[in-house]
Amino acid sequence: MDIAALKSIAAEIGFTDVRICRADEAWAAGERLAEFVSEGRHGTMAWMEDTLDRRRHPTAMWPDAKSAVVVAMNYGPDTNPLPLLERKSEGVISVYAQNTDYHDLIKKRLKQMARAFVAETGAEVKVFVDTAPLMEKPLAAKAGMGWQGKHTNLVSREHGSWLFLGVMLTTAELVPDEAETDHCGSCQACLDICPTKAFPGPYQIDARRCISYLTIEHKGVIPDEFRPLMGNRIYGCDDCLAVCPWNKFAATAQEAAFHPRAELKGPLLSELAALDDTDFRQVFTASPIKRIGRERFVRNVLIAIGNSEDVSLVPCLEALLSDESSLVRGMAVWALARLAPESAAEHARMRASDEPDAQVRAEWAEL
Ligand code: B12
Repeated sequence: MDIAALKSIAAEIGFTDVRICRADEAWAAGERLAEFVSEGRHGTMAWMEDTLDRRRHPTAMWPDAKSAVVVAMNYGPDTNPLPLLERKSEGVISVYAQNTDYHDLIKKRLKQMARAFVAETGAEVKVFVDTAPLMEKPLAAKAGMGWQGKHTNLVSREHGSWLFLGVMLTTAELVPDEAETDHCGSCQACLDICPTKAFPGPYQIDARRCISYLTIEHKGVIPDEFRPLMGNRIYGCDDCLAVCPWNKFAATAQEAAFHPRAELKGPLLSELAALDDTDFRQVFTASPIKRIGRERFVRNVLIAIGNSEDVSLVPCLEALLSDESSLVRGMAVWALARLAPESAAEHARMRASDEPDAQVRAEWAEL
């Protein structure tokens, strides 16, 4: 199969871009990943430590891999998501999670592309979208899809910062595209806007401070210092992407599955706080949000309520003080103390001594 045929199949399947790089050449990304892990910047994502050796290089995972076919899908929003951060009684769900889980969609399409490729070439292939230990961003940069910006994500001159990535590794020796160069220049808007200062320097991230990590990957209690800084961000964070000047060249996502579901663009915090486990699964079927479960999600919603300055939300908090989840109870205490300190003090007198969980007792003790 010639490259032009592969590219036209990828376009027909619905990929925004497809490019090729060698998968078997030396690169610096592996060492940088090892540094990231040795400094503990992966936080509680233990899998990053466990899979480090296989992740260092595509051939460490699959010694026969010769080329990488990198695909991208544009998920550009139709409006700038940043103004939603001012609507404090609503939750902000990051753009990537306002509809279908991209993993499912891209994996299905990668498999479709892989089948056509194998039928034509007889080569062996493996497909990846975030699901296995492959470094997708440095591969995409090497293939000329864009460059890793100062916020560490891939930025493209045509599509800005709103791109999902996927990769097909193959034993076929394909003609590579040319790598892209860095076009961030002196701009550091993405570093400056980060509410939690998650970038120790340009091109480097400390995931432990990133709101995306805190709201999605981090399972337990969110450290105190980050809670007020999270504002109303309840799932992921887009600030560093949204402020990127290269977005002005990006089109709105063509894929309907990435258009926001109306009810997930600024949902009311009062309604989200009231979701029980069954409601949660129903509302978030086929959404990436389902993965974090009701407990972690409501934890995030409670932090947003604590930051909302909306006292009409106090009854939602009082109801959750006796939730069966200690994570939820603890954050309800924190949020109540922020919104209505007097009510919190009164509840503390009645409840704090009966609380079986040490972490929730610690939240009461903070009052
Ligand atoms: C772990 C992970 C996270 C972690 C860590 C983020 C990160 N930047 O690595 C957390 C949970 C925080 C996260 C958040 C998000 N993620 Co994420 N995540 C991943 C995952 C699974 C692995 C990434 C990884 O290996 N990180 C480890 C670090 C060390 O790797 P790295 O960033 O490539 O590190 C490079 C730089 O630090 C650089 N570097 C280091 N030092 C220096 C010094 C100099 C001078 C230079 C030039 C470079 C340099 O070199 C390193 C190697 O290339 C990938 C999928 C995959 N399998 O690749 C998705 C992925 C990166 N995530 C993605 C998305 C969409 C997001 C979010 C936007 C979601 C959201 N809205 O909340 C945020 C963005 C936050 C951000 N600014 O990165 C997309 C990004 C697409 C793109 N255009 O790049 C990916 C590729 C998933 C996908 N298949 O589309 N994510």
